[in-house]
Amino acid sequence: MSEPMVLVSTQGAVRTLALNRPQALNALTVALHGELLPALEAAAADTAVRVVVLTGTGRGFCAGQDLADPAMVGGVDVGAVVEQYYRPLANRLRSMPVPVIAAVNGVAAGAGASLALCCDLVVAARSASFVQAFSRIGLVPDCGGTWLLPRLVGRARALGLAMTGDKLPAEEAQRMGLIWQCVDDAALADTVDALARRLAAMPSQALVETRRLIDTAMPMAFDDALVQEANVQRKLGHAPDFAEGVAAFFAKRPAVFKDR
Ligand code: T3D
Repeated sequence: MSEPMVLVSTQGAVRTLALNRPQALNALTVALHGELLPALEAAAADTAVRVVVLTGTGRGFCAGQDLADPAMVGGVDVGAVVEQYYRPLANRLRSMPVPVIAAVNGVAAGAGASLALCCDLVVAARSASFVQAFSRIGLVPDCGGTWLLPRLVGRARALGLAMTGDKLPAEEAQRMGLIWQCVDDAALADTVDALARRLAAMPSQALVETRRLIDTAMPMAFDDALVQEANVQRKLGHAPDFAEGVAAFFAKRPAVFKDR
């Protein structure tokens, strides 16, 4: 039998979901999506679960969309992919009935970075990094990135990160308020474990209502931003620059973009 793409474990009231495609830095395929959303649904439905931890196996947290999955990249309607897979996933994370912690063990890129930022508290290992990889392949931030980034770090930094696609080390991410905490690699598991146990002992409804109130106090609804992102990805997914970006990535050469 093949390995599960999401490793699910439970310790007391803490449910941990570990993305499990380490050979591709846990990039998201149709198959991985097919396990991740149900795993979140199951955690949401299980009243014994009081905190969810999202993490990755191997040296990466999540490299975003798997650029080699033919069902999701290359001649497909990228807007439809975003609507079908990323919108429900992001909405599920943002509306979990319990707090969600991202334990970012390594690089979080593209939608992988957005996934981490969709979580309520992000704790990252010092060697981890955050990459808004979308612009490198001719796309825009999705999975909630356009809504989350400016709220977390302000417009100037959001644009700087999203336009350059530069790798942001975890320490810097904490300094600029993108994430809650950066800890030594060796301390990540214990720090997340202690935080998860602490949150699990707290009043879940109050924590979740706090999230809801903070989110709704902002002008644009999260789901409206997801729809807007899908519409733009639909357009960009058909543009030659996206195909060029993906081809260049696998050829390990600089991309030559020509659209305007
Ligand atoms: O349908 C749609 O497209 C819509 C949805 C879009 C949402 C998105 O997420 S778009 C953004 C997609 N993600 C990326 O563009 C990130 C691509 N990856 C990278 O830029 C780099 O891999 C990282 C910065 C994440 C890490 O760099 P590094 O040097 O630590 O690792 P590496 O050597 O580049 O990658 C290691 C392996 O993972 C490598 O495979 P190999 O050569 O060892 O066989 C690489 O090809 C593979 N890998 C990394 N990211 C992806 C991937 N394979 C498929 N898809 C990936 N996203």
